[in-house]
Parts: sequence; C-alpha cells; structure tokens
Amino acid sequence: MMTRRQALKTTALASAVCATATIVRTINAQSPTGPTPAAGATGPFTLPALPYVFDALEPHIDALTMQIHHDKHHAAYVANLNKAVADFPELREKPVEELVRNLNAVPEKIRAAVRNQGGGHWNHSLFWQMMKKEGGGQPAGEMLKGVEKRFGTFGAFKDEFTKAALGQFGSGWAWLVLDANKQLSIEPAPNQDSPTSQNKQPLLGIDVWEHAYYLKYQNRRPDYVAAFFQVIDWDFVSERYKQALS
Ligand code: MN3
Repeated sequence: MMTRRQALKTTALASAVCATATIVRTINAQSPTGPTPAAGATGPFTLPALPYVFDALEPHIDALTMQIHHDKHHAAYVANLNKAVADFPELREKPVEELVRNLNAVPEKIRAAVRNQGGGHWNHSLFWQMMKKEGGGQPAGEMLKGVEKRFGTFGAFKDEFTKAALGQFGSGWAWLVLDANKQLSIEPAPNQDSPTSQNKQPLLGIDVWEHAYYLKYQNRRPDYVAAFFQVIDWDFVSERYKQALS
C-alpha cells in the first residue's frame, strides 16, 4: 500500500514528467507543417517552413539561433520583398529565384530592394535545405569526384571554403558554385548578393552574418564554420550539382 507521502511524491513526479512532455510537444509542434506566412505580409512570397525542428542541428547550431534566424530574419526578408513588389503585378508572378537571376529586368526603383530582400529570401530558402540532423561527413559519387578534380582532395576544398567564409569582411556568405562553364568554384559574397545573379548555380552556402552564429559562438566565426561542416546535407548539395551539370 502507498503511504500519503509516497503518493504525493508520485504525483509530483507525474506532474514533472507531464510538464517535460508538454515542453517536448511544444518544440515538436514547431516542426514543419507547410509554408508559414510572414507576419504582416500580403504575399505573394511566403516563408518556407524549416525542413526540421529548431533543435535538430544541436549541438552544432543551437535551437534559439535557428528559431530567430528563420522566424525573424528570414521572415523579414520575405515581408520586405512583398512590400517591394506590391505595386509591380508582373513581378509578383515570378519565383524569387527568377527575380534574383535577372536583376536588370527589375525596375530600378526596387532593384536594390529585390537584390537585398529577394536575395535574402532566396539564399535562406537554400540554406535551410543545405543542412540536416546528423549531416556532415563528405559527399560521395559525382559530387566527390567533382570536388577532387577541382580542389585535389575534400580536405583541400574544406580549407578553401573555410578560408572564404572567414575572409568575408562583415556580413555575407561563402558559396560553392557551378559557373556557366560548369566549373566548380568557391566565392565569398557580401550582404545578400546571390551567385544566381551572376549566372552561377549556388550549390552550398554558409551564412556568415553574425545573426547566424553570435548567440552560440559570439566572435568565434571559425568555430561556427567548423560546426557547419557537421550538419551539411551532402545529399541535397549533390542533387543540386547533378541538376546543374545536366
Ligand atoms: Mn541569415
């Protein structure tokens, strides 16, 4: 028979378990269920859902950074892009990739906004997909062959990519791209400039804006870049490579 004291203890324990379960459910409830409209946005562009839960990339990329980065920063690019194209019905029909690919076709009045906000939307839409839980390692198949042909070894590629990510002064990105001649190269890019605007296919990119790492890594950008290599989704990157080659 359970004493009153034991019963109270059991009840307290059950409540604690319940509370923990509620927290876990709350986090899981943030898993992707479809596009989330950006706050206050009128469309046509929408914030794509993260393809995983906020804490999926822990301990390499922390949940709070992912949440703020996606729900606030990316959402703001989407909302501002929507504002920029509000009076341009012909632009509202186009996918963001197309707007960014041909900035010269965008009216001068909103070209800078599309470059920055559209670039931000496009870059981040790719960025989330370039990472996954238990990613990392190195590519296989054609992607690995391509990397070895161009850089010698995967390690040499990693060093060069890291150098570009660390060398980008201020806010920006480092990209592995396939250029118009189907050559792989590594390029830093300032702000939200996209390789797509230069007629290059972005395959892998790392966001080195401080908002991408400051909560966890503060000024230690090298630690963040090393952590990024632990979460790269090489399957996704390899698939983009295959499509870009064909
Ligand atoms: Mn960012």
